[in-house]
Order: sequence, then structure tokens, then C-alpha cells
Amino acid sequence: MSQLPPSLLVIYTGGTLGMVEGARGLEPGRDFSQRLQQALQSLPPARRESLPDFEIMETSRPIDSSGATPGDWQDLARLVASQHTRYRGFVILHGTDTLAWTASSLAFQLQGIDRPVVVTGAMRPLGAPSSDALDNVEDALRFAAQPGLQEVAVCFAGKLLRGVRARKWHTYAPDAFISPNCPPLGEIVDHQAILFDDRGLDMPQRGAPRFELQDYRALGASPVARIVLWPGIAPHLVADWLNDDRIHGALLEVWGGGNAPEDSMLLGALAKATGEGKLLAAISQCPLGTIAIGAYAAGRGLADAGVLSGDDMTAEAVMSKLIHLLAQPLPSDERRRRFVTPLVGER
Ligand code: ASN
Repeated sequence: MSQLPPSLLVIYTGGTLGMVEGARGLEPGRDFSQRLQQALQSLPPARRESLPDFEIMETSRPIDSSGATPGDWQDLARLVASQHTRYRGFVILHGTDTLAWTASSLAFQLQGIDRPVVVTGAMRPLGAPSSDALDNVEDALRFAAQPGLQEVAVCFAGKLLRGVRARKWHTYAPDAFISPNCPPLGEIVDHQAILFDDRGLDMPQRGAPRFELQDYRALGASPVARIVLWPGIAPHLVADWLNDDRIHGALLEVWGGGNAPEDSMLLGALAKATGEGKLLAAISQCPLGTIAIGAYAAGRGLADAGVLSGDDMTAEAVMSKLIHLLAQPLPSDERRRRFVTPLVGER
């Protein structure tokens, strides 16, 4: 492998990690670089000196991640892609609320990445009492310096998770992220980053960048709907979503192993949408396990209506993959083929 550049790039996008008290409560703060450098002085010298070199960049408008959109995911991926050969790895500091969405989208956009992209955040601001911010930044830097890591990952509370498998799972505990259907990729042990053997992406999903930097904004404000079924759901509600011309695809969150009501109006609305080239995919409302649509007679209708199985993907991964595929000038059957094909270890 050719010589890697010496430094990492840390990109601060906002989130609690860098928030400061404002007039209406916590809000994203500026001058993050200065505050981080100061906080790092509190680490024991041996730990501080063993950190990799890094440079810091702030996005033009640090945000609470509840305000992030697919356009922000796109901007971030383009930023990493444009700097990709100048740094040996990347750390992205992000609000935790939609961190898993951004990490999932980055994985699809930065396909084949040959170095670490580590996304982290914090549950409490840097410098606040018992903050997790400095530990998470330190851990993320250590993982981002590992050449063996060649994918988008989430580092939180000492664990490294596949980005496209991660979910925020707790509202306030420091150990807030899990990857329900995928074991961790690594762990911090005694302040050292340990990557577990054979958990990284297989070739050819890594090691040879073939970025797909699509224009998500061109799809319109909300091209994909997320529809969570509930007992007694009225089919016309689902039909209303799917008949909207601005909707090009939908995630259906169904029951158990892939079950949905055998309702001809509901299934008819789904079949009409897929017939129009809309991309529909289903996952389970159960947080663990995969789905097999068609195993039950009641679920068979989903497959007949052209709904694709999202297997054991997270909602964040399905939504960002649907947006990613819809943004590409592909024929409908190719989009469907790619949806069911694992591109970056998402299923
Ligand atoms: N509201 C914050 C955000 O997502 C939450 C956090 O970062 N812990 O930006």
C-alpha cells in the first residue's frame, strides 16, 4: 500500500458534543477547534501524546442534527470525497439524534472507501460535568488512525459499530448506540483501538473507492415515505401517501417476520405504486431479526405487490438506500436488484 498521509481530518458538524448554553437552551457552539484543543490538555500526557495528528474543520453552520436533511448528507459525503486522498482517515462529529441516518447515507455514498470514516457525538457537551464528549472524540481518533478499518463506522462509548447498521437506542445513557443485527467491529481496551478480526467489510466492498455522489436535492424535499403499520390502519391513508407524485419510494414497517394485513385495498395501493416504478421495501417493527416476506399467507400479498424485502436492515439504512438509489438514473429493475444486493454490509 502506498504511504498514507500523516494526519486525520476532524469535521465538526454540530450536535450536543459541541453545544453551549444559549438563551433558549443548548445550541451548537462555534470555535470548536479551540475548545477541543483545550479539553485535550486535560488528558494524561501519555494518552495525549499517543493520539494521532489531526486537523479540524467546521461546517459553515453547525446544527442540531434534528435539522439535518439528505442534502446535508450529500454535502458531507462530497466534503470527505474531496479531501479523501489528503488525510489518512476522517472523524465526523455529529449530533446523536440523526447520527445513524448520516452514517448510513455516507456508507452508500462513499462506497469502496479505503480508509476509516468514524462518526461520533456525545450525550453531554464537551466540558459539562461527566461529559462523554472527550472520551468519544479520543476513541474515534484512535479508530480513525487504523488503516485496517476501511468503511464508515460509528464510535460511541468505547465500541465501534458498522455505520450502516447502527441505531440510537437510548435517550440519555452514554452507551446510546447499538447495531442490532451486526456484531461490533471493534472496542477500546486500555485506551487502545482494537479491531476485531474478520468483522470488517469483505472485498470488494472496501479498499477501492467508487464513490456515488448523487444529487439528493434534485429528488425534492421528501422523496421517500416511512409508513409504520398499526392494527386497523385504514388503507386509504397508505394510498394517499403513495399516490402523491412527490413520493418515489417508501419504507413499510410491517410485523414480525414479514406480516401485513391481507387487505385487498391496502395491497392494491402497494401494487399500484410498484407498477408506477415506485420503490417499496419492508422491514420488521421488531428490532431484532430478519424478515422473510411470503412465509405467511398474510404476508405473501406484500411480495405479490412487488414490495422488496429489507431483510434485517435498519430503518435508517433502508431510507437512506432508497434515497440513494432513487437519485441515480437507473432503470427500475436495476434499482430493485441493487436494493436487494448488499452494497456496504447493510444486509
Ligand atoms: N439534539 C442533539 C443532536 O442530535 C442530541 C445529541 O447530540 N446528543 O444534535
